[in-house]
Amino acid sequence: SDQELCEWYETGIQLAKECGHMIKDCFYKDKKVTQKSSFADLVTETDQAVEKYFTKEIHKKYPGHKVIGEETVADGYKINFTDDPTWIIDPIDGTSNFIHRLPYTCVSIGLTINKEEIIGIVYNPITNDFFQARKGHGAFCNGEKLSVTGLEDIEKAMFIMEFGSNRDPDKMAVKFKNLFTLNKASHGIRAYGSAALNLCAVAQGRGDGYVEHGIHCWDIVAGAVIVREAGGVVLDPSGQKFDLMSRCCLAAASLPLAMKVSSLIEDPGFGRD
Ligand code: LIP
Repeated sequence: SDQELCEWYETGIQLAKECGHMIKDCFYKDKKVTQKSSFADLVTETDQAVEKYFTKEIHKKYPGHKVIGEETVADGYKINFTDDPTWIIDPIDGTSNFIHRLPYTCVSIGLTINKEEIIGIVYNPITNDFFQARKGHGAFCNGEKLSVTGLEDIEKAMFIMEFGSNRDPDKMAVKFKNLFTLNKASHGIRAYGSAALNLCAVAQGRGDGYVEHGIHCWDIVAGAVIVREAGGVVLDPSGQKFDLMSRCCLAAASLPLAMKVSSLIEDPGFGRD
């Protein structure tokens, strides 16, 4: 019900603030860093502590809800995506930025119901930018309503892309080819190091599109709601319907721009979650 959704939204907002405080507390301290799938794919004690705290609080409040978290999956837990209300958390999106003290890092929390993205919350506690959106109710940053640029012309566009943490040369070659192609067609490319904040930037009109292959559902679920509620489109980079588990995402300020980008880029083939 609407009342239930309102309460869940409030809970997500409250927990995001608490997670943000945990991230901020550790930002300038020495960090214990561990490698995951490659020497460039990293996790810190703070990622794990934030996810543990969030998961515990959700299970306490809503025993019927599911939680999918980046670090739980990294520890070998398999993703089981169901129709149940499901909280999907990236405790720190932009972990490399966090480690290198680049203040472009955040907690990203999304809620899906019947596998549909309904709530998105992204909080950067270092710059104090709090993004929130609920399906049908608009997207906001620190209370201010967000809207995309609406740009359609690729020659006037600024894009956000990422290099990613995968070090497989074949995948990197396709990614760099896509970077080259889009840079050639537009005003340019930026890479900030956090998928969630990249999506928020598009929602804010700071850039006209974002495309990345190799990411996971926790990187993009919250930002996808925020972009849509700001009037943007979120698709699969192939131009097909967006699929949370397909490990890729194309967000744009308009449908014509999204389709143009889609026609130019290739799929490095990361497989599915
Ligand atoms: C990061 C993503 C980023 C991607 C990085 C990494 P993490 O997420 O947000 O877009 O390029 O490789 O996956 O690992 O910091 O949560």
